[in-house]
Amino acid sequence: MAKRPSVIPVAQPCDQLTREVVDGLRKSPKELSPVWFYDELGSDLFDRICELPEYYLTRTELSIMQAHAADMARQIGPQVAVIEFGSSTGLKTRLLLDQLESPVAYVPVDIAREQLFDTASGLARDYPELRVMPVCADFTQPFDLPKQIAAAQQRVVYFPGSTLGNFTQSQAHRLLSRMHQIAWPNGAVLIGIDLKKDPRMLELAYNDSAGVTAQFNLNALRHLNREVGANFDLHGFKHQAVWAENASRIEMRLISQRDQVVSLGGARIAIKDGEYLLTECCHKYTLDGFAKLAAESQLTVAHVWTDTEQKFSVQLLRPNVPTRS
Ligand code: AVI
Repeated sequence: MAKRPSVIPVAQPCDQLTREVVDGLRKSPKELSPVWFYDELGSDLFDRICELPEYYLTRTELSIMQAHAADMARQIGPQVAVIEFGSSTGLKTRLLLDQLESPVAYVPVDIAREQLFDTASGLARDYPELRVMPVCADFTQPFDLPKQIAAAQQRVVYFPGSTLGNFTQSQAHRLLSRMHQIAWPNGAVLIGIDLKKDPRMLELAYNDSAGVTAQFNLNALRHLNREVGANFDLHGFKHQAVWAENASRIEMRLISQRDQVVSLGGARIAIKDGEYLLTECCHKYTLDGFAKLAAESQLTVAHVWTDTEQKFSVQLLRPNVPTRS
């Protein structure tokens, strides 16, 4: 199974969730959180996206791991605890674990309990020497590491999949700062980052010819109808992914096909013909741009591995001495 990004919020009271959705729909442009992609159907659709010919990200990152995991492991060093933000039964984590010298622990952190424990039991079975210690938490918020690894060992944060790209600059900065805290003083962060490239290739990756990304995008509305009692008409919206050069990101949009009014939680939201809901941002970085972002969180890029066409990168970051801010 592909890595599903773990951005589903901690269980919140339904009225709070509804309020957040209504607030997003009152913005201009209207926004929905990408957490709404990921119900059971959405997770299956995301797995299918990862296999699509146009969606080069997963395949390319995997090829980088296959070619360079041994070098990554050498640079990371022996006896580390790997803390993965999100969890996956995916090949990428296994490629890394296979190469690391005597890793002492694997700590997947994920709010999606079922997936977390599936991952943990699969890895515990296949890596009997490894202490597998799942943490059920939202990794975008502060969380406690198991006591056994919090103090003593060298800690490596693993965050593959270019999921960082789905966060705004300030959210990404906060997340990288949290990684810095975990890796400090002698650990590291190993992170997958998609790179800026020809917009045509980017737009194709998010507007696939089989229409799977369109189903994935529209599924957010189906999920909202079920969870917060909204009444979105799925036929009233069309998927479109657009490259926004000024923000260096792909914007996943749902474009209203007519003037319509949607009701949820007692609110009525008018949506004009042609108006769009922004459902996700997928930021793409240059190597320099990402190095700057990392530096703002006191992380220095120690090594970058890419494919030959420089489509995608896996980067090893080392923590600088923290400064007071
Ligand atoms: C999870 N994340 C890295 C994907 C991306 O490419 O930003 C989510 C996605 N959205 C549409 N296709 C894939």
